[in-house]
Amino acid sequence: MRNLGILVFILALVACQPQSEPQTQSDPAVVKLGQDTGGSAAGDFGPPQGEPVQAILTSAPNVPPPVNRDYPAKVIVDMEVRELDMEISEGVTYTFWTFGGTVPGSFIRIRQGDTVEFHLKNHPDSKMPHNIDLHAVTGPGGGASSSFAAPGHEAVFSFKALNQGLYVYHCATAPVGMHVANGMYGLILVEPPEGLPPVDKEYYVMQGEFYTVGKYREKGHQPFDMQKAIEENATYVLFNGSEGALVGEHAIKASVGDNVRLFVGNGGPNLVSSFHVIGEIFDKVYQEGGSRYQENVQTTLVPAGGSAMTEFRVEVPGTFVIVDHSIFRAFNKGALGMLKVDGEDNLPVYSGKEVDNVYLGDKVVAADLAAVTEITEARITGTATKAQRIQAGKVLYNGTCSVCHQQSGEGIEGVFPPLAGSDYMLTEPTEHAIEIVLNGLTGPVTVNGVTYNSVMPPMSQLNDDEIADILSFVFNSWGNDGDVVSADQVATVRAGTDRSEGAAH
Ligand code: HEC
Ligand SMILES: [Cu+2]
Repeated sequence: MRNLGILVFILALVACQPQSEPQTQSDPAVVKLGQDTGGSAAGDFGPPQGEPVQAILTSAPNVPPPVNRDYPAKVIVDMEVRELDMEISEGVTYTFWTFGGTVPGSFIRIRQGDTVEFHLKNHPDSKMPHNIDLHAVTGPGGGASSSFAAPGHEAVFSFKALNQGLYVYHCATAPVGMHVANGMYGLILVEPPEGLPPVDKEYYVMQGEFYTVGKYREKGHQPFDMQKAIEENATYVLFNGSEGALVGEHAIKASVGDNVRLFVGNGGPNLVSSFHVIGEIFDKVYQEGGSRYQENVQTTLVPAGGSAMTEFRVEVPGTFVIVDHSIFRAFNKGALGMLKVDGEDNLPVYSGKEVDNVYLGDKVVAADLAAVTEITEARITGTATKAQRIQAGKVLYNGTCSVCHQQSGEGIEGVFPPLAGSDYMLTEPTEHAIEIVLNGLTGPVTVNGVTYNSVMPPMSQLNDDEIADILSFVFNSWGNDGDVVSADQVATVRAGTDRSEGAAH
């Protein structure tokens, strides 16, 4: 009873407090991001004014410029669906279904209150019908049924953007999962009436996973695997539709002192992203693409069919690795990108090494990537030379073996045996070294007179070409005698080795 009395007292007090002025909610000019935006009820700013505006569309990682308009307009969006064979990984192609020719689809940027006239064209070369469901639409299906377009056809519909925020769009033609899995998603930003606070750099990063018949990095053209998709057993988890999209020369860039804003989306179709930038802290995250922000965030969840806006100031130069922190996806499925920051060192803030090899895996530097690209092309045309294979093997060795055996091949005395001049390795047949890489090694081994009794984990996730190249590099470096290992040799050893179901490849 006494508690009830206190409650009544508090309620009475609250009732006497001046309420926040309701007129700020209906006056668009006063609605501020991070305050109560009034939702869709406050988002209709009346009929479109002025001449219709053609939307500027960009492909990732680029973002259209701010809308910079203080009245609601009619905005025309022209989007063409293309079904295209493109690279998903080095030497691996996939038939992507795209909004605007890229994965993710073109970025659309409008202002709250705008009326969008959406033209969805399906290219005559397409084999499938497609449509679009924009999460920014208020209306059944988000536009899906009104935008249905058979190959060679165009559909037009319009909607008013009542809510501000960062929204996913995607194809919703049956089988929906397959259309999304093939890359049919993108982002539409509905700016608040006064625009977003200005920053120095804005980028578009969107995650999505792919399900292929062949295993990760298996060369050639890879078809979609429906069963793997149903089981949510992704072969690739990628930013911006391919393994190399944000790596090396394609890394996004900033300079020390810049404020960087990332528009992050997740197309799914299945997985939730644990979005993280290694070595940075998000000063602000507009969770789920909404209008409020959290501060000082390390990792933010981006749901399938959802988004986030992250903002941070870069204080230190170097390479910042962008990952899905569900970390096997980063190192074994491709969910790895890079932000390269140039500028003066800031030693009081960070005195360490430029970048940790561990975090770059086999994507160390652009020059190395070029070697891998070269060998991949040469292999397809059947012209791979010994020198090219050794060069590619070096890149892979540095990303895979050097953490233990060291870049010098010297190992670490008493802990990791040397590969440079290893009498153990060099006196055994080549097949033995292949077996060690595929199956790992445990128990006592004596290398150059020193006994090691430790554990080397199996590396069977590497494909036949990769193991062949790594060992070719190892056998031709540090004074070792020059055997070249072939992918066929690796395949033979792999086929002759019993391994548990889960490690089947
Ligand atoms: C996590 C650390 C680690 C990684 C990564 C690693 N190894 Fe090893 N490796 C070891 C250890 C430890 C041993 C010794 C195992 C034992 O004591 O039985 C070993 C042994 C070997 C041996 C036989 C011993 C010798 O020195 O000749 C070879 C060959 C070898 N590794 C090659 C490789 C290659 C090639 C790679 C990359 C594909 C690799 N290792 C990656 C830890 C590692
Ligand atoms: Cu589609």
